[in-house]
Amino acid sequence: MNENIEKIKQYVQDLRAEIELHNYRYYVLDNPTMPDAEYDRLLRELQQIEQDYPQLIAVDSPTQRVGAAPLEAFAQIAHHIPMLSLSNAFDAVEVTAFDRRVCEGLSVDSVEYAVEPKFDGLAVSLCYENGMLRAGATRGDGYTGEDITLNLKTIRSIPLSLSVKDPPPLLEIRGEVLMLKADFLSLNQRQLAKGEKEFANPRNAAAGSLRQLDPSITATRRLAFFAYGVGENRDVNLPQDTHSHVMAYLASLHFPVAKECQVVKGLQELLAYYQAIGAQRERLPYDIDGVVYKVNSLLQQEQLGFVSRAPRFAVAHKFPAQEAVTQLLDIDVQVGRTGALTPVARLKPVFVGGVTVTNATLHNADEIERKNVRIGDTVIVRRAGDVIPEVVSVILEKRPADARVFVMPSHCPVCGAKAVRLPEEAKSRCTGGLFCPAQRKQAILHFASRRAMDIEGLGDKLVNQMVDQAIVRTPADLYRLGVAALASLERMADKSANNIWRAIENSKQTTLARFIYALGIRNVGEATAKDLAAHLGSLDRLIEANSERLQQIPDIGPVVAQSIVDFFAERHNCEVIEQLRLSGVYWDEHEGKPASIGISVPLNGKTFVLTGTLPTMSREDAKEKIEALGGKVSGSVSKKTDYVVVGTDPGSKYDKAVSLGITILDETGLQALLQ
Ligand code: 5U1
Repeated sequence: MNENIEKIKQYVQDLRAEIELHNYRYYVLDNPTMPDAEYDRLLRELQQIEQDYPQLIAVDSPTQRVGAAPLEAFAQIAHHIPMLSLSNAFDAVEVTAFDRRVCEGLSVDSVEYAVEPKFDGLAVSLCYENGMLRAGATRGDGYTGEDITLNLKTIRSIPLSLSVKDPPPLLEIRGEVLMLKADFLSLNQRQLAKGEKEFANPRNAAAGSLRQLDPSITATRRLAFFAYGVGENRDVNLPQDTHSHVMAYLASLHFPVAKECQVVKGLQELLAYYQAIGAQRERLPYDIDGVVYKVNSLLQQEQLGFVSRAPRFAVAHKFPAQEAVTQLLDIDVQVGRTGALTPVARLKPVFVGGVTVTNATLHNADEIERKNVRIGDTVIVRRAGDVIPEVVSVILEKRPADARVFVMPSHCPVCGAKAVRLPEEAKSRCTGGLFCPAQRKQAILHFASRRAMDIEGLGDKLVNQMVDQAIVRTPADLYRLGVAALASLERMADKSANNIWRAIENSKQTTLARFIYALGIRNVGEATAKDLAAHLGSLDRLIEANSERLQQIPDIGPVVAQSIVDFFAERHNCEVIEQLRLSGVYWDEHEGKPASIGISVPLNGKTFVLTGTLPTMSREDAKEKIEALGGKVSGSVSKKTDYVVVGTDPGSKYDKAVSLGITILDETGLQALLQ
């Protein structure tokens, strides 16, 4: 019997090790090697054995991550080494001052720094005694935090025990708990489906999940953890020389460590790292609010010491805030190129994400209702990267008594035509078509835009005047304008009028793909326009194509095909096209014909990535030339990339290309290839 239980004990240990290894591969390395169903089977098997042999249950068993009973309240945990905060630097001047203070403090000219992203999550401490996770706490006030051990145990990337032969008597890991952007989106979808309140951002979602008294709720929330340092410890194996070695040691103990951690030297490299991470920010799987610079040498860290509650050896270089609180003054309705009506919040100006924002999109009427937005509310506005600012949520506690409900208009606010909302669409649309001045303005702006006919200098102020004064009704009218008509517009000097006239003239020579895109056919973006040009080779063939013929083109489905057929069925559209051709707009009809009819596509199947500024070619230019020869231009470097074209100030794409051994070209190399 004893022998039997020993065997089962060994089997249980192996099972646990296998499950935890899978957790590590899945949640830390992002490289699972076991199907989910197999993982579930192993976990169920372990649960069954532990149920049959309760004497074998161990605190570090993967079954113990979930299922703990709810707490009445969180207990307090003291941090024997305080969990300090970091000083902030908001611009390069403040970083320069930080670096100068460090250099002066150490009497050196230049310092080596460990640099890492600053996670927008919640700082926690994990205490391992003899290799077992005994306690986990929030940062609290830095000296005392809340005991959230049971909740932290539900996070699969946090080891429940250290898989080392001689575990240290004490090792306290510090880091940040956060929610990945993708998990945040699916959590909000689930909240919505359950009719529960959505979270405003991943940080709030992580905080709300971590501070649950019932760990079974935390367990459903998919949180992540990243280690960034060590607190109290008695660990003979802990590196004593540099922070980067400490991080490598933590990674070897299976703690998640950010892939973006690096070691750099001197001020310029700090600032370059800030730029590089800033450029990647939107693509990172988690929210960050800056980067952290730490003096890498632990001896130098000790020499520098602390000032009040922050270390002198580290600083957080913050990105401009992406969210801000302001007042929603009114809601206007904007009419888009295809007649879509978009409610837009007019805001009390607020500085967010590095710019002053006065308008933010509210998307559509359903969104306004879902977010419970009223005119007069205090709202949280978010501006991420180049994305249009949006109203994220309302601070209900600040709602004034006279806040007004917004009602989507039943008629177009610009032309007065009826607004309709099709059952399958989120937006209402103006039915005025090109008789609606708003749609006309947007259509002309789109026609003139850089990726379409590329009429430099023809912006919204000019187009507004042209349409309002009825000197331009369709894109074809642009080519009838003389310098005198242009010069008659408000704030238009002779020289500017001349420049615009020349830009309009120059735009006459174009490509078929640009022309198709410029027409503004619904559902036909730049890529589809290129496909149509490449496969059909002439505008007349496009005009004549029926839905079946169009659907023979890869990536063109019934909806896009129908939009194209509908567009050319409209007599007015064909008349405008005819007028454009008569005005002298032309393109090479041979250009873009498919390989099957004999045009050479020497770069067929080759993928290029462009990074940095090229000396003479614009990015658009390079892209167009590569695509004209059959190549593809992608936004990110992967093993499938064939060439990376590098200009000055390249981003991290260059480093990635080097590390993957991809052929690097400068502009001369690219030109040679194109020839
Ligand atoms: N990434 C990172 N965040 N963070 C926060 N590293 C880091 N280090 C910290 C803090 C408070 O403190 C140490 C420098 C002590």
